[in-house]
Amino acid sequence: MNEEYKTLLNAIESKKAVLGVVGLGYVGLPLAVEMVKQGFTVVGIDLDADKIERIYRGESYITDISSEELAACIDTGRFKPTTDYSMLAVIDAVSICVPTPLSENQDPDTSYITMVVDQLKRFMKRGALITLESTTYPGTTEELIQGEMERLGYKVGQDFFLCFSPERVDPSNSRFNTRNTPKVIGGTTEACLKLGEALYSQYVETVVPVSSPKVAEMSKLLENTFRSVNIAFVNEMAMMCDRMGIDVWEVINAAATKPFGFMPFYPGPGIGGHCIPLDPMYLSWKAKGYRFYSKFIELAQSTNDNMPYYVINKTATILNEYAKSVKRSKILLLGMAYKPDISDLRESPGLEVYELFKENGAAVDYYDPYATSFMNKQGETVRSIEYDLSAFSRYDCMVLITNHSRFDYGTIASLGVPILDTRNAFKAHAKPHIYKIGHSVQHIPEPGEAVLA
Ligand code: SAJ
Repeated sequence: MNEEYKTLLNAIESKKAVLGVVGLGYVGLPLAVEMVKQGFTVVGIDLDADKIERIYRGESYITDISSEELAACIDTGRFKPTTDYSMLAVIDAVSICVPTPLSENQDPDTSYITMVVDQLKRFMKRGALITLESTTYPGTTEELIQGEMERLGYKVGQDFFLCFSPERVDPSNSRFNTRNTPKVIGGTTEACLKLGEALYSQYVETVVPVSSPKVAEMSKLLENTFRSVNIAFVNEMAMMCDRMGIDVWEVINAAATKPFGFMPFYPGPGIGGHCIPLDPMYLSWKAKGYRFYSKFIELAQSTNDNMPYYVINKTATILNEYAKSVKRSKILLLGMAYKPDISDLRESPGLEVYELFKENGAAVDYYDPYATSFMNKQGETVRSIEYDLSAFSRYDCMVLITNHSRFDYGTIASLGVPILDTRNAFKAHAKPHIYKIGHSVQHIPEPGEAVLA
């Protein structure tokens, strides 16, 4: 191991190393805070000047970091948020936590990563450790970072050190946080891995070394593709049970009593968030480069993307029981966030359900106490209506999209308005006018109509 390695290892172990985090979002800010808490000086770089100002004011914009915690970090004098990338010149070890979205045609958009690499080319401190945390396809670390830096004459493992360590932040998870969630890490060389392990073990309880960045990149994609495929499978089971007149929710709860070899997933109106809908597409895109076509990933994506259409069609079946059509009906969506008790709307299936109801001629509103507004496909701002039970009772049908804990399900059920429940959230208030995905619509016989056996 060379002098740069020894110098950096010593700086890390003595906590004299200046650490850096690029991207102060739901991954980067908690990471930076944890580093400061462990006694390091941390430079936090983000393009958004508003974020930097809010951090200096001790105003947290991340649910998992309290403003008090943030203010305390600033008060140490060791947390230095900035928009200035030239600060990379004083950083000994930098973690890159920038977004990896999809492009319009569902291909990986790694432009945020390459923008950071462009800055590293200009300012990187010789002998620095670079760790990419953004979820991405296997090969990204070597192709987009190692290749680019070596083109400048730097040698990885000597002039700079390079690792991949996938983020595992689960926003608003009260049990698992940056410190107590095991962290996988793969190094480009043995020296890189040793430095990465030495760094991350300063502020993460369990570090899991693997043999390469590709293994680390792939492990994260396996984690999230596993979820996408299993959610899609249970969504298909829901549509199958609907057709067969079996209650899929009861079926899942029964299967979940098996103490081994089974893990319950639950149907929904589709999948949202910044991970599950996107990560598998990074993997299938890269695999195609090897002429490997992942049927599971594509099938899961299409099954999950189909759920908003299933929700509309089921609503039409329900309205039909009341001799109504979707067209001209007043529809209220309950919840819009992609999962309960948060305001995050990214990729929320509720947005697609909203647009489909509009396209089918319904007058559609939504109520969500967390996600209070969004931009629709026409670029107009749509705002949540107020919580008003008398207004709720004037809708032709309500569709429960997000099972927020604070909803008063009993009171809403008692309004008597037909409800399509996509989360089995009304399970304690079963009534004939409460319907759910994954179960057939109970036919209401007309007066005098023979009731079919
Ligand atoms: N969903 C279902 N049925 C399920 C589970 C989820 O329809 O059984 C839907 C949710 O409603 C949501 C979407 O899928 O719209 C994604 O839900 P998620 O529970 O996977 O939550 P995320 O998107 O916040 O995923 C994150 C991921 N964390 C990271 O990538 C670091 C994921 O790996 C975690 O497993 C997940 O949190 C978690 O377990 O909470």
